[in-house]
Amino acid sequence: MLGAMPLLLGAAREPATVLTAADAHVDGYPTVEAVRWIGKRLAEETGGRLGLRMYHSGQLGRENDTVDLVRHDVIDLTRVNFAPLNNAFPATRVAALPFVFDSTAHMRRAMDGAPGREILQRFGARDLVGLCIYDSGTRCFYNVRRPVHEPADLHGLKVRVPPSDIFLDFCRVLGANPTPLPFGEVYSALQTHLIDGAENNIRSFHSTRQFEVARYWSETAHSYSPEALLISRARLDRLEPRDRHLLTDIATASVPYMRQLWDEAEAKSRAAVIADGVRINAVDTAAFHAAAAPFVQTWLRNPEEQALHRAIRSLA
Ligand code: GTR
Repeated sequence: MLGAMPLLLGAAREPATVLTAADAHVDGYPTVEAVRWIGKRLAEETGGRLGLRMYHSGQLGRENDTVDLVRHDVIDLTRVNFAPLNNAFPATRVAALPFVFDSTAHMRRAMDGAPGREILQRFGARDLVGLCIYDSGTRCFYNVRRPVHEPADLHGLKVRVPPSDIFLDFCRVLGANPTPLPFGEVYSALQTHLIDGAENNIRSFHSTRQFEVARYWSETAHSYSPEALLISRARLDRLEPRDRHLLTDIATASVPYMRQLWDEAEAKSRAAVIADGVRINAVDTAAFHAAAAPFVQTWLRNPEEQALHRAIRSLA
């Protein structure tokens, strides 16, 4: 027995490094699965030396809080939407502004290209490293009261917005009463009539079950506000150089995987909410564009953001 000990010790593996990752979305949501995929690939490529544990469903806190936890090196990674990053990282605003992208293909082209690289690089200003950018579909308005065809139909509605001044301001410009609330509180706020509606992509509308309460979905598609996967600079620097490169490469490789999951999930969610009786209506797109155009100009406040906007538009 004793004789076997050294052998066993000799065979023992180096302790695995487990990266902790946070996501506000439920298990199975495309962002959650894409980050899990990164973990699986890391474990495969390092023979188990590196791994990842995913804390989904907001277990580690609200999106804003998880960004601070990452910045202060308490947790390793977080996947957050650009919207809650808008106030602290002006570059993210440009990609969250209304109608900045013409289509999913345009958004993907821009986020894969120079504009996306620039936005990722700008996270460095606050001790973060942007690893990759994921899809988040198109955000549309939905509410408990009526179909929204034109901005006037939003007048007087209390609409939940994410914690971002541009979302708050845009809702106000459209004539709604914006109410900032954390993502996890929107369902009960709809149920208790604290708010009349909100805006988000159809996958989130479905996965949060908000469609059970808000039965009118209006296809404004006003924002493609994408998702960012962030890690703390300090954490990345503590990894061995080979692991650092591996993680950044695998994160980049997870983008097409995520998009495939996204396309499937979005189509399923759309079908599910329609089958449940949610009323989907087309909108007067020109009227929404007309309201958004001057608004966008007021938010392109400095030459960097103006240049980023031009770069995105040049890829339309
Ligand atoms: C979703 C996004 C979430 C969260 C949410 C919100 O589209 O994926 O991370 O930001 O919107 O509106 O709070």
